[in-house]
Amino acid sequence: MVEILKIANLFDVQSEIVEAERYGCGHINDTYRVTDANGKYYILQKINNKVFKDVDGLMSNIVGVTEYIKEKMRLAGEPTDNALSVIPTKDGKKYWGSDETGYFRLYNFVYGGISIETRATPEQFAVSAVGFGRFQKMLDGYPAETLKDPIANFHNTVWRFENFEKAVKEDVENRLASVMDEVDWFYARKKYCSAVLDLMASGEIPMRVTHNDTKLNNVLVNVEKLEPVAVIDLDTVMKGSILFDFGDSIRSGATTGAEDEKDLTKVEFSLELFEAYVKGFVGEVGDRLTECEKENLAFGAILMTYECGMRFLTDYLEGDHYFRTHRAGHNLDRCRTQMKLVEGMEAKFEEMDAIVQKYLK
Ligand code: ADP
Ligand code: GN1
Ligand code: MG
Repeated sequence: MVEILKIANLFDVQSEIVEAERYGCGHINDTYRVTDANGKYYILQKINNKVFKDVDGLMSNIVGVTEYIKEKMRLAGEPTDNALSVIPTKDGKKYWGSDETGYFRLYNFVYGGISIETRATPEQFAVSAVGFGRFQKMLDGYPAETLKDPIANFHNTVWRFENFEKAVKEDVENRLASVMDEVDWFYARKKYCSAVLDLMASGEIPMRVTHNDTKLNNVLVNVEKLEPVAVIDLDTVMKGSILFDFGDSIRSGATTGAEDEKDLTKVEFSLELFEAYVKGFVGEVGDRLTECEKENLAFGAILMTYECGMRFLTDYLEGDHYFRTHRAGHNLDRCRTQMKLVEGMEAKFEEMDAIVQKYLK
C-alpha cells in the first residue's frame, strides 16, 4: 500500500493521506478507500485501462457530468459538498499516471449512504430507483455531443452476440464442451439481441444520456432515511436508451440471490422487487417516456439480463480477462444466475408488463 499512499498524496487533498485499504465490490476498477491525517476518507481508483482505453476522454466525461450535476443542484438550492466530485492532482490534472504506472483518479468519499450488494428490501430497491431516475432527469439537457465514447458497443447486444460466437468458435481455454447447455441456451434466444437496437435505429426509441451500468451497488442509499444519496461509477455515461438503465437495475436488484450465487434454488426473479423499482423509477421519469419506451420497458429487463449473462459466459470462454473473478468458474456461476433470472422474467412477462402499465397510468 506504500505506493498507493504515495499516489494518493499527489492529489489535492486537505491533509496527508496516511491509510489505504481495498474497498467495494466493483468488477472493473481497483478501488481504495484512503484516509487523511484528520480521518477524512477519499476514494482512489486505478482505472482499468484495458476496458477504458481513452482514459483522458473518460475523465473529461466524468468531470463534465459531475460538474453539470453540481450546477443543477446549486440552481435548485441543494448543498453540493457531498456530491460526487473528481479531485484534481496538485498540478491541476484530472488524473495521474501513464501506461507504465497505470492511471489513477481521486474522488471525494460520498458520506451517508451505502452500496447495497444484494437482496435489497423492496423499500431500499425503490429508493435506488428514485436515485437512478433523478440521475436520468439531471442529465436531461447535457450536451451529449461532448461525450467521448468511453467504451465501444457497450450495449450493442448484436455485437455482444458476435463476440460470444467468436469465443465459442475459438474456445481458447478448452472450456466449451462443459458449457454446451449454456451456449445452446443463448443461441435459442438470439432474437432478443436486435429488438431494441432496431427501434433505436429507426428513431422510435430516443437516444438519451444514460448511465449504462445501473447496477444496485452503483447508487449509494441512505438505508435509515430511505433516501438516495448519489449515483456513482460514471465510467459508462454516454448516449443510450433508458431501457438499458431500467433493465440493468432490474437485472441486478430484482432477485432473491447474489449475482454469483452457486445454489440456483436461491435465485429467483422477484416480481415484488420489480414492482418496487417500477414504482420508484416511473414516479421520477414516467412522464418523460415515449410510447415506444413504455411498451418496451419490461423487455429492457430481459435484454440486459440476457446480455450480461452472455458477457459472463464469453469471458469464461475467453479465460476470465474482463470481469474480476475470485474463484474458478466464477464467471460461469454469474452466467447461470442471469439465465435463471431471464427464465423467471420470461415466465412472468405478462405480469411485469401489467405492473409497468399500471404505474404509467
Ligand atoms: P467499479 O467500476 O469497479 O464497479 P465503482 O466506481 O463502482 O467501481 O466503485 C466500487 C465501489 O466503491 C462502489 O460500488 C462503492 O461501494 C464504492 N465507491 C466508489 N466511489 C465511491 C465514492 N465516491 N464514495 C463512496 N463509495 C464509493
Ligand atoms: C460491471 O463496474 P461494475 O462492477 O459496476 C460491468 C457492467 C456489468 C456488471 C455485472 C464497465 O459493473 O457492465 O453489468 O459488472 N461494467 C463494465 O455485475 O463493463
Ligand atoms: Mg461499480
